[in-house]
Amino acid sequence: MNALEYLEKRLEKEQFEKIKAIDNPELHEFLARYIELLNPDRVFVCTDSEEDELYVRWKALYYGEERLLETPGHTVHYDSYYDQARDKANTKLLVPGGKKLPFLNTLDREEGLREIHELMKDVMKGKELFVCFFVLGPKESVFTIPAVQLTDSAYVAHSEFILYRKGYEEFKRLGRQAKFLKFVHSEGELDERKTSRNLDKRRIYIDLEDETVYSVNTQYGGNTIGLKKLAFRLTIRRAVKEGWLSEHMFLMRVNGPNGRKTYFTGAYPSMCGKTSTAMIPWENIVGDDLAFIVPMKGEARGANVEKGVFGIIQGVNPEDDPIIWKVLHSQHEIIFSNVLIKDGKPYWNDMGIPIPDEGENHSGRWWRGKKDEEGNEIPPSHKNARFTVSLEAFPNVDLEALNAPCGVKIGGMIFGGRDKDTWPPVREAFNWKHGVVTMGAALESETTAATLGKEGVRAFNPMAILDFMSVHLGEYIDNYLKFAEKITEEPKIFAVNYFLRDEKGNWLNHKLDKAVWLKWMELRVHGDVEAIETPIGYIPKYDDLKRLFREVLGKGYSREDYEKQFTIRVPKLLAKIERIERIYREQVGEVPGEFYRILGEERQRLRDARARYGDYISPFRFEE
Ligand code: SPV
Ligand code: MN
Repeated sequence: MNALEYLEKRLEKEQFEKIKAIDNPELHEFLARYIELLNPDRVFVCTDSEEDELYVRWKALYYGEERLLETPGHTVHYDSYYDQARDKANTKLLVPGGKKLPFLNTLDREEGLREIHELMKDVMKGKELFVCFFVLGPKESVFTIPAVQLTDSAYVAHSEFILYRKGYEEFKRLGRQAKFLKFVHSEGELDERKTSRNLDKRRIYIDLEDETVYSVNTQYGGNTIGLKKLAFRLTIRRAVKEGWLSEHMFLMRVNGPNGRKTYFTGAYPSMCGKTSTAMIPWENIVGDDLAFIVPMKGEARGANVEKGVFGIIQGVNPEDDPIIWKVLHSQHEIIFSNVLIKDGKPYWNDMGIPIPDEGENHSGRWWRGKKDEEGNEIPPSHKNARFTVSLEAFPNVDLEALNAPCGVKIGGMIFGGRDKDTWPPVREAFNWKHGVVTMGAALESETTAATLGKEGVRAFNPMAILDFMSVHLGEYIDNYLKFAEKITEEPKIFAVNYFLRDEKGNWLNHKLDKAVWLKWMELRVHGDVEAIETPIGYIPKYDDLKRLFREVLGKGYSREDYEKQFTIRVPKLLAKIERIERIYREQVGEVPGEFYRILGEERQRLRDARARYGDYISPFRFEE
């Protein structure tokens, strides 16, 4: 029996007709194969129609994976208490022979496929399978990558309708031409709270060869929403093969003088200020997590891979995050996950208003002081609790940029980490290669609650992408370095650090100072202000920042604050170069030769400066 015949036998007529309308035998074979393996009771195929989307939303409620809240359009979803973040240990790249790649978790492809197929056999018995079509990137554009998602979680499918552009019509249009990505997910057996029960058998396996990702016995979005971090592994690989960039970056518009619009991308590890930067109220958001950047007519053009936000809710308060606060209190469709619910209202940690002393949260019924099995006190909401909402809900979204088939011209790229004592708050690279090597590839950050495991440990995280890397790091960096040769107008590269402290451990910056750094970077992209040359790149001049603090935040900015923040901390910077160089030499191996040359030159500049000015150098010394 061929695939279509099997599907005709297996699906209800109405559902089968939707599949048949797509002329793509590869898709038919994939569907037949997995419907047979997963063995669901029912199959629902989502087209781009409003009804089909509503059906999925309804099913998330019907099956109890989401519940209604008081505000129309708002629902809550819980993941299992121990399924609250990306599971790095059980996320593996399937490669022939299980070939080792630096920093990557690989497994022999055959072995992995055998294991995952066993775990998935009949896993959807008694359940409904949703077959959904989406695209990554704007529709009918150079960025568009079609993808099909199979899942028994209406919550996952619902999330994807909020986060991605619909793709059924695109599959129909492309027919056999569609070079699509495939995702197979099952939440597995559920407990009485409708959360995944068999977490010991939680697996996320990425088959690079077949561009297919399997995920089972988990619900947390980072492990399950195929088009997000699962697709990302596949697109990184495509990008490296094809000579473009698939990045863990926000995309935003910074508004310059006289209505000038300048677009920036920014890569920060999870919980390092990426979302809050992209959502500064007076600038404009295009995307907050993933960007595709392609060379086009001499320019680097960027687009948001997604159309929605799966954002961290902890700490969102009316004062610091007015935009998100407003969105979360609007009647837009929103899924709150792993928050505290009391009388139909959501609450979360550090929301700046009083929180009830009891209610329901990710641990079930909750009261203040409740402890988990390990004896840890359970906070009102999980640190990694999130909200899922479409970007259309944001008053400051740049819709034109979001939907532009040719993307937008990228003026600047920002790398930011969580670092208490080494990098200044903002600096600009001397050129593309200097930025790629000493800022992007050298990014380190203290670990956070976005992944399972210990927090606060300084971790190597080049381009904030290490968790998702799917090719040899040397190859990835080589592609980055070569990207500049494909364009004539290089974006400027910047590095930021919002987490600098003094010797006593006090923060040296306020949360909103980043808004000033952005305006400075915007001016630098156009050469509107001068800068101070230091051994590690260009830093702002005091007078420019003083003016910008006044204009942007209506605040004063003292010479003392500037001096503390922008002091060049030579011993820390040299130690960092040593660390980074050792990691690349000992663990990464094959890296383009110029990589070490560029690092070495930076070391020499720092040593020369130390010989002249000492260990800790005031920024004013470089102007003398
Ligand atoms: C991140 O952790 O970088 C996120 C959330 O954006 S997740 O979908 O879990 O990756
Ligand atoms: Mn992310």
